[in-house]
Amino acid sequence: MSTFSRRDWLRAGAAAVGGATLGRISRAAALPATWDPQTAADALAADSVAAANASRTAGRPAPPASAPRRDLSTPYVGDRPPRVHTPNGSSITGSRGPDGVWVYHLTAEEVEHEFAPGLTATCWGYNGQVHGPTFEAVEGDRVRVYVTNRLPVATTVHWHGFFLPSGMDGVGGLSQAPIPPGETYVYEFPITQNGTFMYHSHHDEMTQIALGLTGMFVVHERGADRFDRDVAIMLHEWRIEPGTSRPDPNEMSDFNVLTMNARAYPGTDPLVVGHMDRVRIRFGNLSPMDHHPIHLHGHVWKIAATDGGRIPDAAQWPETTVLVPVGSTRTVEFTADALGDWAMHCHMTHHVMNQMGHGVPNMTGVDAATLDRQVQPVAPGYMTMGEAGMDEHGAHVESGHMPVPENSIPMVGQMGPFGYITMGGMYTNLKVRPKPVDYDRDPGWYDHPPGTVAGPADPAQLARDGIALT
Ligand SMILES: [Cu+2]
Repeated sequence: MSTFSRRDWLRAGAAAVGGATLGRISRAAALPATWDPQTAADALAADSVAAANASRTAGRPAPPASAPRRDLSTPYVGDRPPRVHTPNGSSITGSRGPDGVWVYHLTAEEVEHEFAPGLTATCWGYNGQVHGPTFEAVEGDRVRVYVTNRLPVATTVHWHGFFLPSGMDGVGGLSQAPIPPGETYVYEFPITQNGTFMYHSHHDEMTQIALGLTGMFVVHERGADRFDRDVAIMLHEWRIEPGTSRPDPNEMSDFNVLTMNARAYPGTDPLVVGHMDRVRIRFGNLSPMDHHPIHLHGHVWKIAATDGGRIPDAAQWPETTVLVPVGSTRTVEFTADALGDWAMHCHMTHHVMNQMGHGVPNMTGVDAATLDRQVQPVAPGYMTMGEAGMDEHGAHVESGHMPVPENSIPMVGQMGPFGYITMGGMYTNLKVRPKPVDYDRDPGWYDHPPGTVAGPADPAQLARDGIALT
């Protein structure tokens, strides 16, 4: 989790004001606060690739100029703080090299990763984490990324969605030799776009993506930033047999660990925002096989961008669910105008469960008491689950009288303020609180105003409204 506060951010911005240096980046420094494609194309004209790419983004509408809060029009000197919040993750923001290029270092390696308390597996990640850190850069930067391979096999990194020289695109065998184990390769390209992109292995994709070699890549607009909270969430799915220690890359359809930033609920950190905050959430999906319709309660968002670029304002429409297809990003924007605790989750119901058992008989509607009594002499504690859904499962586990297999998590959730929360997997909570809020601290459960929580109907109400119970 980011330890930078807004104050750090402002200070770093102020420190940068004096120091535009010579070279490629100083041309970027001349960019005005309001994006103008022609100016950008001129500023980058010395680089033919960048110039060609800038012309491809021409005609895009300028970002709305309302309420600028943080000005990015002056480039940083030295290190720069992260601006995107990656729940359960972190950012990599680069350091400025002596030639003005922003330098990053990724190490691909095996990582012991905890999906939720009780479930850990040996995955492949970058810089000691799964998924890799969120890259942050600013439009007009030139980036140089060193990739060190500490895996037992060759790998590459593909920069998903970027306009770059073909030889920097990272497809093993096609555009470069795969990076052998122990070697370090270098990628370098100018960034002429802004928005939400990704990076991932593009060598033996079936294995390497299934084991976690993916990450988000955010390019900030040059100019004013209009968002109080800017969040990156990568969606993924895994097959991890209870009791085993490695995700199975051969799985084609039966995924049982569904994650946001490689965490399954109840392992996902909540999103904490202030009332009336402008919030942007950047979803990326590099799941092996499934698209994910992500749904937020209590709010309406607009789908503002894809990995192909920003959607013109007139073409954005309000939604409460955004479908994030495999190999895509979707950026949504909304105002957090409703206080409370709000669920945000994939709407595929098997994607909000953990380590489901499949191939089990359908016990819905069956009275299994007799069966349980017959089995218990040989299997003490045996309990048939699913006679009336999975609600009971989590509660049995929580109360301690139904253990789960070693290295596995219950199918659903955790104890909430009103009982057991019957959601797992690709699920998190958006917590909207009066400002000021501490963005990095879970504020606990929402304290509902009196009279605003559903509860038992009283007989007088029923009589008043003519409801007769038979
Ligand atoms: Cu899903």
